[in-house]
Amino acid sequence: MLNFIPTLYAQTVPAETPTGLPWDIIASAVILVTLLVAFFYLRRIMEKPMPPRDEEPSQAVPAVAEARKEEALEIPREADELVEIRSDDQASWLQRLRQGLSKTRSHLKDNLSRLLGGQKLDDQTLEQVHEVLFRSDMGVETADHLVDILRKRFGGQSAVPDWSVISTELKQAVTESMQGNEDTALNKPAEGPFVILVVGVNGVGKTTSIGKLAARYVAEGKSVLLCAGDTFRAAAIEQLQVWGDRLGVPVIKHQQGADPASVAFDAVKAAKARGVDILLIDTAGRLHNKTELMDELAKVKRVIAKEMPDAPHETWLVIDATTGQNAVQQVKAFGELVQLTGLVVTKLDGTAKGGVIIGIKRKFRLPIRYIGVGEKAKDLKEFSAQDFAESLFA
Ligand SMILES: Nc1nc2c(ncn2[C@@H]2O[C@H](COP(=O)(O)OP(=O)(O)OP(=O)(O)O)[C@@H](O)[C@H]2O)c(=O)[nH]1
Ligand SMILES: [Mg+2]
Repeated sequence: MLNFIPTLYAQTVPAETPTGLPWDIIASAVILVTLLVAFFYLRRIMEKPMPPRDEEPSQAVPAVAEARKEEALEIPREADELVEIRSDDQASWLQRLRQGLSKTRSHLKDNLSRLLGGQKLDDQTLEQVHEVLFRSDMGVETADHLVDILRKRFGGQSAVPDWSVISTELKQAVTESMQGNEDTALNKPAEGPFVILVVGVNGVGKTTSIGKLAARYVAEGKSVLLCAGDTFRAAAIEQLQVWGDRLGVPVIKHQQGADPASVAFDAVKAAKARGVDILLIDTAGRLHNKTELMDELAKVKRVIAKEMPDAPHETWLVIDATTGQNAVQQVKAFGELVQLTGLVVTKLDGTAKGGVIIGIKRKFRLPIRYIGVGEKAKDLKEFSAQDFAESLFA
C-alpha cells in the first residue's frame, strides 16, 4: 500500500533497504509501532483520575493529608477506664470485692455456719472447722492459728455460740493476720520517677495489672510511662501498646527478641529525661524453677540500678489466686532472687481458694499492694485487710 515511497525517492534512494527488505514494509512497520505507542500513551493519560477541582490532590501531599486526618480524629474523649475509675466509690468497690470473693466466701461461710450453727465447739467440730479453712488454701499454719483462736474464745462455753459472734471473731483474726501494709509504706523516691518492676510466672495477670495500674495512676493525675520488658512474645508488646494507646500513655519498646534488660535501661533513661511520675516495667512470665529465666530477671534489676541507683523502688510479684498453694512457692523463689517489696493478687473472683493470700501474708509478711477481683481496670484496687476480711465473712 505504501509503494509510492520508493517512487518518490527513486532518484536518491535504492528500491530495497540494505537488509534486503522493501521500503514499504519498513515504513509500514514504523508507522504501526508509532500508532501503537501513541494509543497506549493516550490511554494512560485518560485513565489517570482527575483531582476534584476544589480539593488538593490527596496523593500529592500525603503528610498533610495524614495530619488533617489525625486532627479530625483527635476528639478530647477520655478512655472508659479513666471515667469508670474516677466515678467509682468505696461502696461500689466493697460490693465488687464481696461479689469477687463470693466463691471463697460461700465455701467458708456456708460450710462454717452450717458446722457451727447450734453446735458446741468441741474438738471434733473444731477439727471439721480446720478442714474447711484448710480447703480454702490458707495453709495448715493459718488454719491452726484460726482454730486456736476459736478454741480459746468459745471452747469451754456451755452455750452454743451464734454464727454472727463466731464470724465477727474470724473477721478480726483474719484482719490481724493480714495487717502490716501500714508499716511498709511504698518506697517512693523523693524526686525523679517512681520505678515499679512487675514480675511473676506465666499468665498470672502481670500485663493486665500494669494496664489497670496505669489507668488508676493516670486517673489520679500522675504522668505514667510503660516499659514493654516482655520481649519474648510480639503479642506481649502489642498488648501493652493497646493499653498505652487507650490511656494516652507512652510505651518504651524494642523489637521482639531484644534483651529485656536493655529495654528496661532505655525506659528508665526515658522516664528520667521526660520527668514522668511513675514508670511501670512489664516482664515476661517465667517459671520460678527455671534458673536461666530467673537469672535474666536479676540482670534486668541490675541494669535498671545502673541507670538509677535506688531503682526499681518497688518490685511486685503478681500471683494468681486460682493457683492456690503453688503461689507460696512462687513468692519464695522470686523473693530469694529479686527481693520483692510487695504482692499483687489477681483473679480472686475466679476461685474458692482465695484463702491462699491469708496464708501468704502470714508466712512472708510481704505487703499486699493491690488485689484484683475482675477484668475491668477499676477491679484492681489497693488492698485493705479489713475490707478483705469483712467481705470474706459478710
Ligand atoms: N477474672 C480475672 N481475670 C484477670 C484478672 N487479672 C488478669 N486477668 C486475666 O488473666 C489473663 C492473663 O493476663 P495477662 O495480663 O496477659 O497475664 P501475664 O502475666 O501478663 O501473662 P504472660 O505475659 O503470658 O506471662 C487475661 O485474660 C486477663 O484478663 C482478674 O483479677 N480477674
Ligand atoms: Mg504479660
